[in-house]
Amino acid sequence: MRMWFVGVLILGLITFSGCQPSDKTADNATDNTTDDTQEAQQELKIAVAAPLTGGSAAFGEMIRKGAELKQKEINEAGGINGRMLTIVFKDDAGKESEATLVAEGIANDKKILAVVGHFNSRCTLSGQEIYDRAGIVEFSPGSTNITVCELSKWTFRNLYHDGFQGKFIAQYIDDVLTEIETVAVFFHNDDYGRGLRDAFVAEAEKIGLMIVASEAYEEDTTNFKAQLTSIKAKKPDAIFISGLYAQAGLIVKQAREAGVTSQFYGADGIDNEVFLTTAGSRAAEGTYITTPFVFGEDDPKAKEMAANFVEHHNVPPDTWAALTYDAVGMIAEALEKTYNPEAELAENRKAIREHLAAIDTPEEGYMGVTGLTYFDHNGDTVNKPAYVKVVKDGKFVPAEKQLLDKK
Ligand code: ABU
Repeated sequence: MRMWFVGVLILGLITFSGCQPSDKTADNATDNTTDDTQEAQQELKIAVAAPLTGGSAAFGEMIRKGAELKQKEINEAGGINGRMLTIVFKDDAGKESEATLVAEGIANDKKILAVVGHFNSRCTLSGQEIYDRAGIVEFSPGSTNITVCELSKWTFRNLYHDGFQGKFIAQYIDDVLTEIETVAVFFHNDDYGRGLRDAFVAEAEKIGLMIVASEAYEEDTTNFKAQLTSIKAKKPDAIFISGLYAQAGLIVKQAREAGVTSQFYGADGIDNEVFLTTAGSRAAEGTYITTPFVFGEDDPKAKEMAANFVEHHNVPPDTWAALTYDAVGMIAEALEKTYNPEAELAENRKAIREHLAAIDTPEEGYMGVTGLTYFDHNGDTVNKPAYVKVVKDGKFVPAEKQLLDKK
């Protein structure tokens, strides 16, 4: 009898304790839901997708730093309507295949409300269809291929495109570097390099600059001697490099070693300090580039951002840090105006798009450190000027002659 009682007691305890996990699980599920809800109410999450590794990693580094500074400032000022801004950084390595995977991950993340990125035009274009399908904004602070914004109503950018940049470079050479009559084009065989080449060549031919050679190179090219030999034989007054800093640095270095004396001109893809260290300051000296932004002495807003950036990161900001800082600021402003904690994810994502699309006049524009940003019907920024820098004493400095009225 006693044994029977003890047996029932043990069985009862086992049965009781056996119920505990499922009851606890149910409680946990409730707790998790509460946590999720609280978290959703306390933080607003966006992604920054950039080349944090690979051949464009120096761009990614500045993009990350620019985004982090803006996030810090927003959160220290109380967040977005009291909610903290969280940024998840996603590395596309500057590769189309990685950008596609990153885009899939972001699109399926139920907490990510918008994307600042990608940087390389080839990556922005690769992710575009996925973001388009998911209904999430893709806001690039760096992609300049002309088609980037035309192809999706979800894609925006806060800098010029290469239709403008290519034309501008041809005109700058014609108007300012008047001794140049013949130009060889050396282009990166990607969406950026080809598109910019096309725009430059079209304008050059229109205004009478003679294109004497056109040579392509691939992302992984490190030895440019064959193409440089062919270009040298044409004796161009200038060589226009339509590509990125990593290859451009090697091109300029190897060209000077091969005795090429032509004037070098590049575009925004070269706007990074690593171009100078790769080429070497002697070889790079005198190289001209165009870029969407320069930190001037006159603008207090840009000066303040630059000082805060140095304080936080111990290095000065560059063009891409500034454009990313502004892009994060615009998304934060969109969240401030539109985020509804009661709404579904899709509605909140869409509201950001609608807010940005409505910024379509100077009066509606967002005044950031890189100037006023507003969009045309494609999501393109068509009002911002191109700046010109030149390498002087081993550093990029603003060129003496700017053509800021060309827009
Ligand atoms: N616009 C700078 C280079 C990045 C890209 O558009 O591919």
